[in-house]
Amino acid sequence: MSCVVAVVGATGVVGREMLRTLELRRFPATEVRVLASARSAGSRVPFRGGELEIQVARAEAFDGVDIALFSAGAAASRELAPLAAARGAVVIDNSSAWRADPDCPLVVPEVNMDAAKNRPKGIIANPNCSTIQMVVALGPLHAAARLKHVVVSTYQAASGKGHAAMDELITQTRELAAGAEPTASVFPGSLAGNLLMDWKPGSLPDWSEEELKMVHETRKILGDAEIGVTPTTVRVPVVTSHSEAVHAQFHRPMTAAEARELLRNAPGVRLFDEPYAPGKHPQPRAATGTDDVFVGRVRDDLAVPGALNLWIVADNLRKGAALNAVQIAERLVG
Ligand code: 11C
Repeated sequence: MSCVVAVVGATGVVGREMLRTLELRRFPATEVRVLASARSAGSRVPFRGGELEIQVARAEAFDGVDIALFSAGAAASRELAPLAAARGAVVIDNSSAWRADPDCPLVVPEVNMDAAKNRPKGIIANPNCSTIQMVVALGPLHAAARLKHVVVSTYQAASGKGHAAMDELITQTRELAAGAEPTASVFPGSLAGNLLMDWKPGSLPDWSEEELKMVHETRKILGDAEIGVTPTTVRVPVVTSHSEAVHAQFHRPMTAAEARELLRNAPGVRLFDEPYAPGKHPQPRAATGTDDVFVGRVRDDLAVPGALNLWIVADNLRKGAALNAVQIAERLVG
């Protein structure tokens, strides 16, 4: 059976990861089209041992496409996703453009794949990376004891901001090591040797857009508008893989022992189950290039009975973006 896949934004860091993921997982595509802005047309990207030539992402490029994986930014998605859907493609969109739309399901396959069935606009939204890894870990705990309140601090890698940000972190690190003041054009200052809060302001005073995404997306994916989410999002000098310190309270008390039992068999989770010891915890360098959400440091809270603390790490480009989108596509064609 024919299955034509388009990757929109194929030159970006997530677009390339989508191609790698399709290839690695032997996605049954009979044709893969790589689309991007006119600026990149004619350039080539590697795929299945050869190269694919970038075509301009415009309406006609979606003729005959079954699945369109978008990672070209919210403005391009707003313009092009409805055009792709009107031509019969199912759009899986990695931008923030459609996530809050009640007619677009927001899907993490391990948690709420059923939601993808109801897609009146033909568009399925892929959540933000920091939300995806958190709900993969919290989903099974929510199903067992219903989450009441989540306090999360993130430690987000530079690659969440794209190629140029990764390069800038490496340059800044070299400058710092050479005793120079790091130069910044992508980040609002030095990320090397430093921490930054570099997201746009959100729609509420004093909150960043990234923080508010975590609030709204968590509620939508877990299907519970009453979950309290209190995020602080932080950019750290790590190239790839986001980490998160999570404090979770439930409607019925949950113990760390019960949570570990639930997480041991949870889809997409790799549980770090050893007792605490220095260095024996999920780390971004180990998570990078892997599919799993690493969960460790599962602890009973010391002050709030029945609450837990967890440390969650995942490759933000893979499970946080490309892999999640490809897993949705796999289930649609599977
Ligand atoms: C970051 N989480 O690390 C962002 C990148 O809404 O998909 C992804 C933004 C999004 O900066």
